[in-house]
Amino acid sequence: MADTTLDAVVIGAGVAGLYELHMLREQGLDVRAYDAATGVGGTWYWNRYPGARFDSEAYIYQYLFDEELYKGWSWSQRFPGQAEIEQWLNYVADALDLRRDIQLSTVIESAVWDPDRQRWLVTTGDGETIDTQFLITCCGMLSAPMTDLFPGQADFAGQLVHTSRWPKEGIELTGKRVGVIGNGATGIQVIQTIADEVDELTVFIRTPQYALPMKNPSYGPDEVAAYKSRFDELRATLPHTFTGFEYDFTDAWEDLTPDERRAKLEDIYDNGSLKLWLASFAEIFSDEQVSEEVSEFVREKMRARLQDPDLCDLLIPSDYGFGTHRVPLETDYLEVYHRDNVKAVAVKDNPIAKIVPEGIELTDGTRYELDVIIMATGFDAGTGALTRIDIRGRDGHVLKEDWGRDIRTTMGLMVHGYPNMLTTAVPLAPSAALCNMTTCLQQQTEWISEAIRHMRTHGKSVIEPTAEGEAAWVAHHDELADANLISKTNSWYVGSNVPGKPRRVLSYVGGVGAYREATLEAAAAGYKGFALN
Ligand code: NA7
Repeated sequence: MADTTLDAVVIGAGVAGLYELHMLREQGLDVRAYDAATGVGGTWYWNRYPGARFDSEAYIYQYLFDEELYKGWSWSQRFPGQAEIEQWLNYVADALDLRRDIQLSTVIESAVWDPDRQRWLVTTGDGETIDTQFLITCCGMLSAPMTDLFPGQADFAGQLVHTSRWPKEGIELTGKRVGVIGNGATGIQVIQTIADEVDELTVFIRTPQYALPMKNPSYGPDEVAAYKSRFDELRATLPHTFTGFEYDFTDAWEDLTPDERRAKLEDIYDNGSLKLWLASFAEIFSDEQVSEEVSEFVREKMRARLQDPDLCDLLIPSDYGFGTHRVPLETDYLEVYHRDNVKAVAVKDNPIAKIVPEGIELTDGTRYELDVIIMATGFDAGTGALTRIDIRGRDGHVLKEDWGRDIRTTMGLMVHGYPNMLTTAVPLAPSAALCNMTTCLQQQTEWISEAIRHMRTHGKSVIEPTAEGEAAWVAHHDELADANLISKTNSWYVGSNVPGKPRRVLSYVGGVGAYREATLEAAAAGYKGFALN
């Protein structure tokens, strides 16, 4: 007999988990959300490193199911920082009265399908057992940090921290010699924020990034009223664009003259957002030549800012195309390297060999003495959050083993072999690559809620994707993914940052609107590709 019996367990109390909990409770399910954190917010709880902020516009990184909820919160900036975002998710939890059904500080250790009872037995880190019909994972795409990467980490005499485990009380950086490993979207935010606070900053760079300047105006009452007045328009458009943002690709590259292309790129660059990536020319993802021309446009902008040829060599990408992995927005990031207290160290050909008590040692023996090491080294994206839980489905399926061989899902909503496990933010659905995360998470959570409603009204108790249904989705996904230049560039987008991870473009690249249509069509056709019993 389990300690607790529920209709549904939601793992995670971030953007997806909060909304899923709300919807299932509204349906009358006995549901509870569990989260390892001490507060709600998911990614916006964990990522409290210096400089953490949105690079989706705040007014679109939003729930759109409730006008009052949307209009009850006012943003202070176009791209606000982590503290404000965490406060917003706390506002959501309170406004929807969710806290009474959220159990914090609770790690989910295992979930085992009982074939006789057709239910999941979930066990927490404290040994609590929960018997539940549905297991709904809202664990986030980027929540399993890559922390243990170098020999000797435990012996470091100073403080070593992964960005997503930044302590609430902060870390004293003033007067310190600080090393940052990693210059992805996270590393860039950290570097540009702490450069003038620390005594010495050493940045270890393996792969340079295309940098796009962010324009981040403050919002007063007029700006807030203006974006709130667009609620109906945003609700009507965001779910249907290619990326879940308010803008979309409009012009074909070949329809414009070189001057017109340049004018368009300049105009969009000036917007100071991810528009250059997500709404300039769709051909940057399919046509090597267009990719190269747009990449060169961005390189030119970077060269003009950096000037110093050595820095240009170190900091400007040359061997992959703009937008084929995550494009970061930055604020004076490149200019940081002009400071006397900042040094960039190339570690592509001379990798970090180990951490020693004094600091970081490269393969050639060069040592950098440090007081603090910040690992902005990313995540085991999409799969890591679930493979770190011992999930056992029917007939001997173990998720860690299944995904260790081949990462497959049905529309990112379920996995064959795991009945009644419904997933969000896992591979083969739109997510952080080419998607405004809240748009895609709303689609997925709403689909799950409707699937459960359908089952309850039709007297069904178990849902599972068929092997054929899953194979068809994987084939469709791969066809689009393999034609996309993203598939050729190493990054978490293809899992290449995790040793041994099977390579597959993790996010669905067919477009947020098209994905939504496909999932709704499957549901309308009586859950085509799924078996309901
Ligand atoms: P990313 O984008 O995965 O970046 C991780 C960074 O860490 C990247 O620069 C890596 O270089 C670097 N890294 C990882 N391992 C090493 C080693 N061993 N040596 C040197 N450098 C290393 O993670 P972020 O947290 O920045 O961003 C994740 C997402 O969060 C982002 O896409 C947004 O959606 C929000 P590499 O490129 O692998 O050479």
